[in-house]
Amino acid sequence: MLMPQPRSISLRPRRLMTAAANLVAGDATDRLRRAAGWLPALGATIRFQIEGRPQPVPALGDDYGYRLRLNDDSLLIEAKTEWGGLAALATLCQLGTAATPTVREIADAPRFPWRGLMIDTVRHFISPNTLRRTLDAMWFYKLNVLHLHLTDDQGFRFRSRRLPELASADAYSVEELGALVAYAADRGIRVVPELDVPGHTTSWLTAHPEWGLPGKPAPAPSVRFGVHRNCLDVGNPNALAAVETLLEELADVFPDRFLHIGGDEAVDIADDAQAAFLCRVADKATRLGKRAIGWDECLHPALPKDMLIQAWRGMAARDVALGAGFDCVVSAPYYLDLCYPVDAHYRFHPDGDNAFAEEALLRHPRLAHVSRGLAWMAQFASFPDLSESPDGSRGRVLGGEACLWTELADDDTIHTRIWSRMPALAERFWSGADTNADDVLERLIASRRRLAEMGVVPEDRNAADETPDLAPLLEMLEPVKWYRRLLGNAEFERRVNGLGDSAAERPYDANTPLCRIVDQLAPESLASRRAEADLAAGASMQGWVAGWRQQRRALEKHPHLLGELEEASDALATLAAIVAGESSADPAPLAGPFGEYLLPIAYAVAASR
Ligand code: TNX
Repeated sequence: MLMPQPRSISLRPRRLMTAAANLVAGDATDRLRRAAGWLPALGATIRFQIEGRPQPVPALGDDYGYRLRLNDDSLLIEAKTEWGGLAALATLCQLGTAATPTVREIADAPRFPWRGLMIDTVRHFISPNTLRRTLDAMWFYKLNVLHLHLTDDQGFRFRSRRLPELASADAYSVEELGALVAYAADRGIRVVPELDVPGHTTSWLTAHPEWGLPGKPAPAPSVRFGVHRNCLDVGNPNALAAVETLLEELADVFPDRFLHIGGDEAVDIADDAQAAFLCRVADKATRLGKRAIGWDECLHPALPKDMLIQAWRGMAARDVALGAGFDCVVSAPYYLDLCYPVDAHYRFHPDGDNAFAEEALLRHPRLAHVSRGLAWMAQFASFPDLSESPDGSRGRVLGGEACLWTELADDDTIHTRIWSRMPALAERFWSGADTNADDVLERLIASRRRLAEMGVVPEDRNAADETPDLAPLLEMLEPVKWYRRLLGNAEFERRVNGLGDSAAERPYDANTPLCRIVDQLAPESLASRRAEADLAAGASMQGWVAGWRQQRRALEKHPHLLGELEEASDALATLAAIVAGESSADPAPLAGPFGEYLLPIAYAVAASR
């Protein structure tokens, strides 16, 4: 069971494998030898035939294709580059000891050259160790771009040597980042740093209030989430000079061709002024031998066409950019922080028309409680009138990049937030194979088992570990979706009713501990999915019903959880009665939300009647 699905795979009856464990032969480079060491014992000799010479780091457009053949007990890996060799090893790692001996031949190559994951390291600091574990898992799923969002309103995670006063207490040193780049390259992964300007920069202004908008006070580093009004004054030459200095330093640390310059949500700056500033910043990137990439708010007639656009405000952003001749990376349907179920993301193709996916999203039962938010989102972005590119050529979709904003994720919970859905997106970005959303969750779970065995990414920490008698309740719960947790109910209502944001009433800030049950829940409950499948198949529900009754009594023994879970617990007990034919209550409202919790089995019970 491979994830991503390879382009072609042919199998045959299992062979007897006799070679000593993973002997490496052929023109194996040091890097490939090291990677072969991560594999379980396959009992095969691995031979490499790599055409190109090893490069220090991967680059956009490098060939990741490979061919893998098993003859007797010798595995032959052919690839144009070392990166293809690393991809082949990831495939073997997934196949493991049991499935490898059944392979005849695998021929594989990626559909998109940009298969990315963005991590916000600011809203919560993400330790270098966690970033390394993330890179391990990215290799395993053939992802090849780690985009580090390094600066924002709440902090500045790059310990600049020339402007050291900007760094937060938790920041990555130049040495740490350099080591991370090398670690990523050993896994075939590029690292793209982001310096987000001119918005999302109030953390800079603590040390340099004079770089901010005139007349606004010097802020302490913000702990608040949401858009901040102050930001870099784009007319201030010293602010521009600081940005240029930082880009020079980043260019030294990160060998990748791309430098991300942000450009999102600078709400108090006129579009033309922001564009003029971003043109200067992009020009600096060019002079450093780089290509700038920016969020889709960068779109403006003045922008140089070699800038890459990261589309986050819907597919319209992508289409406007492509029409004007900009190359694009698509992120809009791949926001992991929204806690969507896997199928909701998976239907979207970076280069697809996606009308069907869009519709499935809006009608998704698990998203019904935020449907007004989704509708709000569909109309909140506006785009400038961009003329077609002069020679009529359209931009290209380079691929997709999932984003994890970390307002509600930290170093402890990030693995669950990412790897609960990311393997499916990795498949979307790699596979040309005709895969559909039906079995993607089960395949994802199966593929993750090996990752957990390898100790790369922990098994989902089970919220029920400390209270096993509550397992029948906790395993059925999911966190509420979209921005409902982040905004809180009051602000959610204000926003969907078009009343704008009020900073005051958000339930979370950067200091709120993320140590409640809701923080540990997987965004999509596998137990709920299994119960849904049993319901749909007309299977016996007796086991489920017993647990759903028992959990209500068990909750009484955990009085400190009553306030948080009582409503959901009552709802689940009522659902048990409905399924057992003892109650004629309406199941639909029993999905919640109950505070920050959703009980999605209620949708299935409603649908089964
Ligand atoms: C918007 S997505 C942002 C981020 C936030 C995210 C979630 C984007 C380019 N900017 O700064 O973290 O919404 O609130």
